[in-house]
Amino acid sequence: ISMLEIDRIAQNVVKSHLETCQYTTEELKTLAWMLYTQEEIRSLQNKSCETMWQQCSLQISNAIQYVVEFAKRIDGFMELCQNDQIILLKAGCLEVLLIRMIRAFNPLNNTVLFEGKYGGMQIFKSLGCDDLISAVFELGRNLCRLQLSDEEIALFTAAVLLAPDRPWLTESKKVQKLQDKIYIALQHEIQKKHSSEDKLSKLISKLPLMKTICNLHLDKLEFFRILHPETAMNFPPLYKEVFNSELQYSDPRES
Ligand code: 4D8
Repeated sequence: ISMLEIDRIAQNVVKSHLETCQYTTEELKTLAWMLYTQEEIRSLQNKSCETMWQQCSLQISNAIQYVVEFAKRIDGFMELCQNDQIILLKAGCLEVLLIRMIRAFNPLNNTVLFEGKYGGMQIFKSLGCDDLISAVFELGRNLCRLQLSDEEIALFTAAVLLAPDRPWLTESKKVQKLQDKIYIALQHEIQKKHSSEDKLSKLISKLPLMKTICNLHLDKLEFFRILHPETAMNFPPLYKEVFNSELQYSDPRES
């Protein structure tokens, strides 16, 4: 494998990332001054659990659309069979969102961008998912400490998406080959910046916490569905599609 090919891959992935971020890093820096007021925080906290879940699922659904577009623009992704494309997106898109979150996370005051303004963990109180939210903010703080550039974020999210060990992949060898090249490109990018030698291993060491968060989110969603089935039915279609626990098999004997 040539350095030329690694460079070409890096360029494609970084371009795809930059084209599919709602906000530029500059825009996010400006927005960081827009904080929720005490009054707005109280009003978010006083929302019903159902309303807040609805709002969060809408935000996540919007963000997922961009991740899908990101995936489609990565060379090689569209050449995978459709089955594998869906598996990779379903399994990886929340992890990608959590990494993308650091662009919209301010570690100085522990706030995140939500519906146009920055707010701390307390704005999510009415969800009733304090453990999930704490874990998300902990990850935000941890990842921010690594001071990732957009190039590094692009390559790391691509590597997370193209994970060959997702269950039920049919062409995992093909995915492995793509991921290997992306990791080489990422290592190369890290070296270019003369940053700490073990930045890549530090990044990889955050994967278990990300997996924990994904599982916690699925648990919370399952529980919410039982308590408020009619609200959950009206979640955005893309959110439901990505996080519906089972692949839906229709049994022809039943029709
Ligand atoms: O670029 O699309 O504008 C988080 C959501 C980020 C969840 C979004 C969120 C993001 C997860 C809203 C609720 C990460 C950006 C904005 C909305 C990812 C929490 C905060 C995108 C990056 C920051 C900025 C709550 C955007 C974790 C999840 C809980 C549920 C009950 C569903």
